Amino acid sequence: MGMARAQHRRFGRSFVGGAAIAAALLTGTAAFAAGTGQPEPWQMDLQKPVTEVATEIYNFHHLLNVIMVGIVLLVLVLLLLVIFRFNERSQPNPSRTTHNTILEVAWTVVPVLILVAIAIPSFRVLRTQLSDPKADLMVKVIGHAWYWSYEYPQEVGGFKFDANLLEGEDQEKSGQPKLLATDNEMVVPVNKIVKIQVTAADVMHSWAMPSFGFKIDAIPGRLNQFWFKAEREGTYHGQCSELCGQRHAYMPITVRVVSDEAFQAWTAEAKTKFARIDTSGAKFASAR
Ligand SMILES: [Cu+2]
Repeated sequence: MGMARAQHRRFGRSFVGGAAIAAALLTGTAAFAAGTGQPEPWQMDLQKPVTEVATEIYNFHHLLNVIMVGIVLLVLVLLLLVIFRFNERSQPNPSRTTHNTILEVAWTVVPVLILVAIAIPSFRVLRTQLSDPKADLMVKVIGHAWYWSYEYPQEVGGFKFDANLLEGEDQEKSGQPKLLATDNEMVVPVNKIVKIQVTAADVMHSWAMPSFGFKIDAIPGRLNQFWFKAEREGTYHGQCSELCGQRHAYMPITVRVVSDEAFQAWTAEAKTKFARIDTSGAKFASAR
């Protein structure tokens, strides 16, 4: 009996140690909070979300982490209990108990409840993603080997441009991060529903923007569509996320989210600076 108590104390210490590690992990996520729009050295967390979809994904991810740590700790406790309290030395005559209705119902019902608790926010994210709100601005995004091009509709001027990787001196002067900055940026107004129609001209690419919480495949001959509403002004970086060939790593994505006035000014300038889209052919699929 005395021995069992000593074992129990030892087990108790392991449990406290495990809980401390879990607590450190959980607070660690907050301590290593990432920058906005681009990764940071020693980043532990996801990039800061700037859209509703990204925020919901972010919160869901953290909820899952908490549930996961709880389950891991419970299993650890049970394992240690078996190892230290129910080994051959401390229990020479093992119990022959089988079947316990309450226990069996509990270990069926509790996992079901956990899955339901996970399903609710999971379906909420799905609902937000698929809500397909009415677009304020529609931009066509085309993946090329190896750069992105953007086409803006007639309502804002009807122009198109390419966005290539900023390299060498140009990148240094821009103050933008290496391998993530582009010479031309996709510019969108803040707090407006922006829909992108994504396709590719040659091979498959994927337009991915971590702080907006989505990536969408760019497939030749197909038009994929997604929406976002950036809630904070700033410059956000993403990358092609479909292994598309030799220079896959060198076709980054830069989106600048600006105020309404700044967006008007940008389109006015872009109209004269970039190539016009001819109005004869329908370049945009009809959008709601
Ligand atoms: Cu690509």
